Amino acid sequence: MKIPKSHPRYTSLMLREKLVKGWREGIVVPEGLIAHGRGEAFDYVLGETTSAPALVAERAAAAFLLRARRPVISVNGNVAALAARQVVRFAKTVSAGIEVNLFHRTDTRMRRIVRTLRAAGATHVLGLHPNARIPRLESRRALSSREGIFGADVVVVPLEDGDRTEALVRMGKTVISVDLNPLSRTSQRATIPVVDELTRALPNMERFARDLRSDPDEIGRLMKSYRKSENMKALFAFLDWRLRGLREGPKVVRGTPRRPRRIRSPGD
Ligand code: PTJ
Repeated sequence: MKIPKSHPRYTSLMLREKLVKGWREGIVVPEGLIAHGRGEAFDYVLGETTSAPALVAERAAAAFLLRARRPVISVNGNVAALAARQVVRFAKTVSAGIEVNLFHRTDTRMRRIVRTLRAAGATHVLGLHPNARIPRLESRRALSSREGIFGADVVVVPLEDGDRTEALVRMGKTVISVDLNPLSRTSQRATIPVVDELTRALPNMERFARDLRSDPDEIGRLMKSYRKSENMKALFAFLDWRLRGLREGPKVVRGTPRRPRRIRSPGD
């Protein structure tokens, strides 16, 4: 469907179109469409912008990735459909490997997603020939590559389920999640949870990585100073502020109605 650029919900509708196209092409599973709807609901509450605490997490994530010995970005169906080019650019910037890892794993989907990433510019994509299993994980997500996720020290897991995040943390890895739901087990368990929309988070992290590349002192400082608990507290304070703004409506100051900062309300 052609969506006019002037549509107030253009960005959101385009993401949906990408996912539906991905589903038609056999890249996205129907469950992926449901997962996206859940993400959208949280994004409404967040105001469909990157919050200040998310920026802090994204900058810390960039620092950890730049310092990693073997960083890897994990890609599933939704991620490939929404952000294949962004993943490839980001991976190049932080010298990370890319591995396809699917919850609903089939050989055909694996091949299609690898093809999508190659078409987006990736030269080497892992995942088709797993040679290891993530311990204590029953699902097919356990299948992994020694030269990729299994042997990595830092792993980026966008739109992940909590089980694998937990299992990767148990293996001693630094796990960077990207998940709009701050209550998900993934966000709760990850070492650095990035609570932001994927297609905003990836270019933000890439920009931070480019800026930080030439500043090893700042990388070290960020790695030392990042505190997950403080960052999540700040995120929940931001959510609280958003909800209070929605509950109280526009403020009136000295008899003059003050134009409120634009806060999107449900149904906008
Ligand atoms: O391609 P597969 O087979 O590996 O399956 C992928 C899905 C996404 C279906 C699978 O990983 C899954 O079921 O994920 P969950 O457990 O539903 O978790 C997805 C999380 O991502 C949810 O907490 C959503 O809020 C969040 N989410 C959805 N869309 C976005 C998002 N977070 C950031 N950006 C998004 N665009």
